[in-house]
Amino acid sequence: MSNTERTFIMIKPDGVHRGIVGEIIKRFEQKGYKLVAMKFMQASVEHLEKHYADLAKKPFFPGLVKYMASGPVVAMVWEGLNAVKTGRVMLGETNPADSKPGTIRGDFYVQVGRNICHGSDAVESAEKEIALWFKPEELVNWTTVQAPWIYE
Ligand code: IDP
Ligand code: MG
Repeated sequence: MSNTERTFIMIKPDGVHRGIVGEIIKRFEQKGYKLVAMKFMQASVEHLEKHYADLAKKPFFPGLVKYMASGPVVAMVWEGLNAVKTGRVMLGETNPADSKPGTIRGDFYVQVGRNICHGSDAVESAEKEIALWFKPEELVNWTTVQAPWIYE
């Protein structure tokens, strides 16, 4: 765990269509995480099959990839202390019924197949996902002036 831990957060096509891109970015900004990379794009089926390769055998996989490829996404890298685990807490649970109000999923969705936002589930998968979605030179190396007020 370090201040430079990174997580991959992606606003899914439903999050873009429903106009909550700014809201999701705001939550990570106000928490104190640092934006390291961001890309607005429409991902290909092939790319999404790689991203969700671990789920390839699930019955919902074809529908998941179709939904994810159906419109634009906002792919982002956020950095900071415990970014992966805390990012997941901010996101909420996979099961909508378990997602508490105050979390992104708890506040904005009701059905698992339209759940607005992705977040890496472990440091290792975060690193893999960041490498899949971004070239090394797309990760911006900068220091926020807020750093001494976020970290002791
Ligand atoms: P996560 O996004 O909370 O990490 P995963 O189990 O990794 O959840 O599943 C990836 C994505 O697959 C979910 O975010 C959701 O969009 C979709 N998904 C998961 N379970 C189901 C399901 O039972 N039906 C339809 N889609 C699902
Ligand atoms: Mg997952």
